Amino acid sequence: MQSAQTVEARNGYKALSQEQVASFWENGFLVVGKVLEDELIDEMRAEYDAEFALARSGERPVRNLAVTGEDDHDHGDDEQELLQFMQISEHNLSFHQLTYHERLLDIIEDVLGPNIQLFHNQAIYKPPHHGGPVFWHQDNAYWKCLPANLVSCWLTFDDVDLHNGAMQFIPGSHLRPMIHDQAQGSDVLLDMGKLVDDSQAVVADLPAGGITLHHCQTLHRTAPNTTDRQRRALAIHYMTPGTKSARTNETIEVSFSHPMLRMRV
Ligand SMILES: O=C(O)CCC(=O)C(=O)O
Repeated sequence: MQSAQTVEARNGYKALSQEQVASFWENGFLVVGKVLEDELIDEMRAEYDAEFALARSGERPVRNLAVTGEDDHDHGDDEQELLQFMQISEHNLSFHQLTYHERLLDIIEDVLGPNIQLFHNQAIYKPPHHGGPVFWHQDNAYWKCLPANLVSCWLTFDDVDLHNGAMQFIPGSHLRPMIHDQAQGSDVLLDMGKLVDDSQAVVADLPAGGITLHHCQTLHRTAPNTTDRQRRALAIHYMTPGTKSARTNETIEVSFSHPMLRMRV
């Protein structure tokens, strides 16, 4: 098991420019662009496909969050799928290693600071033609963490645009937590759609291997995948040590599921 990296001082090195960091805090998100190397993208695609093949044969804990999905099995062709595989890094070594990817942690350090703990990660798969949407939400409406300063890195292993489920963000929405409605037909998904002005949305087109960052209060969504392309994505959610769950008022301790990914103290 890889342990947290204790890294020497960075000697002024920054992975993001000052303008990018300022833009992240002003808007609540940042479209960083391609970060992963081609060889790694190929490896991750192969591992992703293998994991979801295991999921389809019931050997992985994957659930279908799409509102039309009534169970985890036997989905007809016209039924939407939005497959969520929580903590894929605990099942697969390549995903485990990706959570420790130096460049990703350098980028996260620029916005979150030098001590970085994993909150969790999730692979979210939208198959061609019938990939279901994720409705407008702020992550912390699900998580209820304190302080609300978690940061997510969303990675795609396929080229993404509006039509196969690229991330969409509402600039500046991270400054105010909102009470969320339950999505119609789902006991999992939240939906702020009624209160969001879609014309404000910024669509984050990305090439395979690209990433966006978002704050845990930034309103975001992804559209259905109506294309003949896959949308294989992974979200890694980071926090600073000492973050509490507001549900229990207890600190989320360092553990197998919440390892320290980087420490400088
Ligand atoms: O991958 C998606 O479609 C949505 C991801 C998301 O909502 C998140 O990373 O917070």
